[in-house]
Amino acid sequence: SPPAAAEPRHASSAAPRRLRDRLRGAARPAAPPAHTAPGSRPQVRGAEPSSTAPAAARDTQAPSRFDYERFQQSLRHPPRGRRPPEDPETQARRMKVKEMMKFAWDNYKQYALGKNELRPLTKNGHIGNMFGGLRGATVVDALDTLYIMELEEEFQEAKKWVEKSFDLNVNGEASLFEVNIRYIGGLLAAYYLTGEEVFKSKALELGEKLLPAFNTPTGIPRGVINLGRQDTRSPFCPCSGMSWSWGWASAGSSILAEFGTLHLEFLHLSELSGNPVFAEKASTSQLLLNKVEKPQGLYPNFLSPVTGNWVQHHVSIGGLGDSFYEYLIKSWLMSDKKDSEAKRMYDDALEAIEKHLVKKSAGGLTYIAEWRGGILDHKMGHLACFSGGMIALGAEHAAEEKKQHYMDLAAEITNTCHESYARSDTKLGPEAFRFDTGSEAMATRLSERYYILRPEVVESYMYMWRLTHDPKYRQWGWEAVKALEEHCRVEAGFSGIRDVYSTTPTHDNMQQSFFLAETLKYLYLLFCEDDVLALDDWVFNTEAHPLPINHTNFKAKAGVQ
Ligand code: DMJ
Repeated sequence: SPPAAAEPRHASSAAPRRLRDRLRGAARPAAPPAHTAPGSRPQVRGAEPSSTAPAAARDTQAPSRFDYERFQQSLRHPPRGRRPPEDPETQARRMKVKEMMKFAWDNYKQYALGKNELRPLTKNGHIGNMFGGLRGATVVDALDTLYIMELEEEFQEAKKWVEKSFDLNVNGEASLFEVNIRYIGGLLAAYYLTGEEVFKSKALELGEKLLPAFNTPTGIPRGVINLGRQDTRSPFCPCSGMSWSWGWASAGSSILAEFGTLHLEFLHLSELSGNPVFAEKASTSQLLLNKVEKPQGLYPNFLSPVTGNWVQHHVSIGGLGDSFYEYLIKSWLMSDKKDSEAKRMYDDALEAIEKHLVKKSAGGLTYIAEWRGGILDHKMGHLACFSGGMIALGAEHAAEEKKQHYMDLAAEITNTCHESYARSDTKLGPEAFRFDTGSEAMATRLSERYYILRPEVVESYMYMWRLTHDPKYRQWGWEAVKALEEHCRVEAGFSGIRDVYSTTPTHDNMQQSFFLAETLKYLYLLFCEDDVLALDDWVFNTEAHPLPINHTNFKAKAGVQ
């Protein structure tokens, strides 16, 4: 993840006019695990506790002017679709995925409800250190999947836990990125799908707790935030509201895929609260990145939040970079195609990626390499496999002469990612695969052979299916379902495996929350009609939580200026 040149610090009510105009016009309402090093502790201390947060909190407590009914009317399709007749095989496959979701949820509920994730072998819960004392990551991540799959009873169980037990009054160090994509994204999606106020109020309350992370000289947030209640008068609470950079991140830098993956959720926080502070904070990063000089047009993975300069020239469309690119094209789509700056940044970034990173192997497989200060590393991470879907999503909006080209590129990358599955003994793909030392689309290091229930490959199948209707994508998705059943399903849930090249893999004893949020949701949608969470109504955040496209200005329709 990358860097930039210094600019406005952060834009609150004193935001530059240019930014405020842009927010008004375009950006209206409308994560290793991925790349954080598990277990690593933040070490680089950041800004002082914010004095602006209490004001922000007051603002967001103002009555919301968002009109839910008008929002619903603006949708072109009912979120769960109209359920037209379909072929029995597709229906059976969809029901199988629904059964997997119920199994994953039931076991989480039985053995780990209230913890963040289920440990399916030891039948207990896992808390971890990414969420700063927050609990129930699996509950919040699962809400919209349960709703979409019409698992009504299970959805009610999850909602009840949020109402009665989801405590935001915690004090611990959290990943800004993870809290945003999983909790805020999950709560926002649950609100938009159901209109239940509890999801909205929890999302807004949590959003306010993240604001101090933006108090840096550039307005680029640090990666770790203390979620404790701020009390600047108390010498016993010196850490609350403070932020840090990850200890493992280069020289106190912020990570591109972290600070560049806030825009979708933060625009919706502003939409729902009527408080522009969230949109302004997130837009500051975009403005800054737009201005900064980029090596060969590429965005490096590490940026100093103090100087706004790139810290290292490492570029990746996988971990550390990935969702930054995703949020550019999705910001444009979510703005109903008004945020032309995001679109231009996406177009330029993709052009640079294609020019410098896209390669073809001796065996004819297209892949996206990583870039280390100009030297290519011929490796692709599982995380980078989301890019097939992203490029396909952008292709239909590319210049006429490039549409087919980008669609072909998306299909080739998705094919390569499928090969990484097809060439393993389990038919599940490794964490990273390489195109050097004679290997193609296979892991060459023992440490890269694991599969932790990640979604990116089936995510691309879902987009490719929706955008081409080539039946091979449904077929590939079904192969993944069978492999998950055979190798990851255990007595009490689903578990990651340590070696995709072993027919008797050992399990890692972890049912990741993103398995319920993303992997199972994308597989389900692959076997649904296109009007279920239709792509012309919703964009998926990087945790697969659907956020609505701003077809109309809901506030204006509600008669509010
Ligand atoms: C998820 O939390 C998100 O998809 C994130 O963007 C990347 N990593 C995981 C899943 O692999």
